[in-house]
Amino acid sequence: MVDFTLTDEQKALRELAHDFAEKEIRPVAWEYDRDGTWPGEIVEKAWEVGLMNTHIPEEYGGPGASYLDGCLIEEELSWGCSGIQTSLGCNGLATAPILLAASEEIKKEYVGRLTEAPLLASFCLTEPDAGSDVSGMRTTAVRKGDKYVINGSKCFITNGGYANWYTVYAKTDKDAGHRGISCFIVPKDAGVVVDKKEDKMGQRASNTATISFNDVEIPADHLIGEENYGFKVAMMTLDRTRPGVAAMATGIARAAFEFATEYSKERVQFGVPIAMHQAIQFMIADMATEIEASRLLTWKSAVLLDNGQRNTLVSSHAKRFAGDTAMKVTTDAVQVYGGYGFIKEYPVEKLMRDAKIMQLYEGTAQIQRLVIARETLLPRQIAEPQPATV
Ligand code: COS
Repeated sequence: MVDFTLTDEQKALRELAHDFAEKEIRPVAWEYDRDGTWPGEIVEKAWEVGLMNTHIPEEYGGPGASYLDGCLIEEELSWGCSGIQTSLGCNGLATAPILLAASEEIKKEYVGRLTEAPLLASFCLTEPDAGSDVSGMRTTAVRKGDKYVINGSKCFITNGGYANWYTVYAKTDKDAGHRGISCFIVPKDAGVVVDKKEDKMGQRASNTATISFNDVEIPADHLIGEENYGFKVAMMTLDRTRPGVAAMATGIARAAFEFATEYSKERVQFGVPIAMHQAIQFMIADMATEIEASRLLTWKSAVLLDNGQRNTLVSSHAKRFAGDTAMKVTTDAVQVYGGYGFIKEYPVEKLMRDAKIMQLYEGTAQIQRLVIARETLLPRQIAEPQPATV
């Protein structure tokens, strides 16, 4: 039987997240967007009330919430502001490779740290010349005795300017394509340099930085998983985090839908509220259906993980569909507002700008289609990564 009923605990978690979004995020979201400032106070409050790091298992100090629980939280917080949620949720992306493949000592030290204080971690995969094409990365890690020496530069790094440690992908065999990439954990104080904060179209409250590694030395046991196995660790990570992005996209779309619905009942043209015009009704109807479908795909992609099943295909379905839906729904919400939708004083133009990144980060809408096509045409068996033996 398929039952979409949430447990009482899940309902309470969703309510907690909604309440936080309504009281702590919404009232300041448009200010943070305007100024592009760091929401440090909100990060600390969210950490205090337990809305960060919910995915961390109990043995490392977290509550060990399920992937579905995480999606419930992510939708609500993104309904408040997806830029702020990106800052709050990024630890999930940075820790996923560690939880997948690191040794117990590394998990306890670095993942555990995030539960002891409101610290942040970043995930460093993308480079200026290697975005969708992960194998094209140029950052290198060279083994020297009991250390690795890392050199290179990473861009578009969420929370990059505020992270305590970084999950970093680097080439350990330059000639081996995707089979020459390894994953490392790099503490900030090992000499990581934060070069530049990006000035973005949307999600302006989140910190997006370029960072570089100039002869940064880390102990050899900071290798995550086997050497040259990093590409798979990255792909498995994205399988686990794309449901969360889909949930965020659903939250943005829902916020825009609610604003547009309310506005359409108030705005009078041709003697009646515009909600009485079929042209508007059909837009509202399509928004409602697509948001519902986004949520169902998101939940399915998370529940597969919770059941220990591979979710590559469904997580790409969810990320692709929910991302495209967020863009479409927010664009239509601006349309419902008419000329006012284009004005910053009204809420929906921010949502339209925020939605765009949903079709870009953690794999563009085109990369999701590539994955869907491959998984559909050539489904494959994938082995789980093993902890590093150094
Ligand atoms: N889980 C585990 N392993 C996977 C996997 C997955 N979901 N997907 C692919 N692999 C494995 C394959 O099995 C293959 O293994 P072998 O070396 O044993 O053959 C290997 O990884 C290479 O796979 P593939 O041939 O599909 O790799 P491509 O270079 O063609 O790249 C895409 C695949 C394009 C899908 C990948 O590079 C990608 O996801 N790019 C987007 C990256 C991204 O999301 N960036 C955003 C930055 S994070 S904010």
